Amino acid sequence: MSDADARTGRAGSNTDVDAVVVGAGFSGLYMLHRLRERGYDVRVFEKGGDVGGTWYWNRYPGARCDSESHIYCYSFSDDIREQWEWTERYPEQPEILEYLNFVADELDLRRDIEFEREVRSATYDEDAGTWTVELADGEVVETRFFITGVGCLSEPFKPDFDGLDEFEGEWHHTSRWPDEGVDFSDKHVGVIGTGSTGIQFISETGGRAEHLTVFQRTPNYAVPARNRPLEDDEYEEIRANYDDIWEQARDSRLGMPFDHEHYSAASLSEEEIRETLEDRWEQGGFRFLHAFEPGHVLTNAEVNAVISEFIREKIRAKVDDPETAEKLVPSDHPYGAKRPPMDYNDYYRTYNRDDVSLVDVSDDGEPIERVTPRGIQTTAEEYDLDVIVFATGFDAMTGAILAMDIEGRDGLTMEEKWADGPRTYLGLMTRGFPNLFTITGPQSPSVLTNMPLSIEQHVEWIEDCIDYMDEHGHDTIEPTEASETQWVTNTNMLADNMLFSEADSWYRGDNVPGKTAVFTPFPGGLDMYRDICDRVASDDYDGFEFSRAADAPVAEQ
Ligand code: NA7
Repeated sequence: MSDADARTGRAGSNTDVDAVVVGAGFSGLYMLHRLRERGYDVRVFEKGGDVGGTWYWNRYPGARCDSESHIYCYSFSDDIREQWEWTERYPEQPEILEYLNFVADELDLRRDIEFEREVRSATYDEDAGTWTVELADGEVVETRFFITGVGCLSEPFKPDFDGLDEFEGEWHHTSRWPDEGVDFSDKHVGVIGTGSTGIQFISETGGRAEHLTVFQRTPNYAVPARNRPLEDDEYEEIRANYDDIWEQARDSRLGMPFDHEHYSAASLSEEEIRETLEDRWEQGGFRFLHAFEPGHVLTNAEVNAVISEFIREKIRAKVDDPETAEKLVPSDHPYGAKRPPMDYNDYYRTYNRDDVSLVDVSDDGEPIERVTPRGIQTTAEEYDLDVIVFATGFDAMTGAILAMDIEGRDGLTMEEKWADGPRTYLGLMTRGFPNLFTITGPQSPSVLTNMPLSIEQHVEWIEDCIDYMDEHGHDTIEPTEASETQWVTNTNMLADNMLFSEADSWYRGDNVPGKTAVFTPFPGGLDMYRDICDRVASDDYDGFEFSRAADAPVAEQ
């Protein structure tokens, strides 16, 4: 019997543990900490060889987080924030990994985490109200709660080009980068993809390879990040104001504590808009998106058009060759309709180098036909390459959840349930899969916000919910059909009123052939979302139903 069983009077659980958590990134580490603090038995299974989640895998050259470092971390522990100091405005992958290792050690989390252990399947037992989790090595674990902390951008997507098996060079996906690194010095390197990852990789690698060829299907709006070292006095000020910083972040749409000069740009002249943008361009990063309330930027097409054109002009001004510049200027989608990337290293000027070239592989250019033993064959030319880098992104939001075979009530699989797009209530649970919580799951704000803050909000909500269940003698929880349908409808409606539908993006699963295109994150903002979740909880988990499992053990008196 775990401490929690004893505390609540719930009879010794008929399971091996109270909770199985999948993943040891930001989500899994914090979930483990919170549940363990409340006396629950938890086992965390992590596919990787150490803690870090996305940041364990995503170790390509130039990998860096676009959220500012002082807010890309946990807010819950004064102790941790007192001891840790970030070195740069935006954290680089090795430093984030070091931070998560530090947290894991500080909180003594490793003793409950099992590395290199992949969860293969999870099957719900209706009578017992429990989950049977099977690992890739065959071990079976019975648990009451099954909690996924598998990340939104962790299941790599690689296009299925013919001929890759015969390629005589080496190839890598950016999110499965070899530990020992890759030596580019005398190599002809080809990179496919110009999303956030490709842009970081290209700026970092341009000039380090014999030649770098970029295969671009869609140009993007990269805004300068303005990265720099953090000075000591600056950090002291951050520490002194941390409580206010977090409060402001929690109260914002993006989970970032940045003020906007004007709430809406609608009443400003074009010149006033441009002045504000100029100032924000200098500030850099997401502060540019915050020039106006980001929701307005993504609902007002006219304002968005001014912002998009402003960035296009900036791009043109940086690229020497006008033909190359035009290829780099996005015109097929409004700014922000795809995840806006950041420019850390003068990305656009990289194309002014003689050892970097750009190939337009869009339908209007020369699409990639296949990989050959020597390189990449487009409809126009064969490019000789020693290394191919796939910066082609992820099967986002649902990919890592569906990579596990999850079977709920009556043999319904998650894959079947989400065949036409995910169906959840609050992005936290899905009907037919009781006691399965998804941290930053589809239809929660997740990737549209500063992730650690969204993760903390989810973890704390789940912890309170489990505690409530035990206080009230409930074995299982799941959403009602009506609340789930309402949530899916609301999420879609909010997205339909924004400019997201004007881009093919991973937000909607457009990047993965065969995936149903539906806008997946909740676009109403973290502030609104938090209020909804708090109200649901304080209304005795309105929209959820609880039940007692048929075979549940009888509580000890
Ligand atoms: P993204 O943003 O999904 O970018 C993937 C890139 O790969 C993008 O430029 C794609 O072009 C390109 N791509 C994908 N498939 C192909 C094929 N078949 N041919 C040519 N080009 C292709 O992934 P990232 O890893 O950059 O970023 C993901 C998120 O991680 C990022 O937004 C941050 O939140 C962190 P497309 O635009 O689809 O035409």
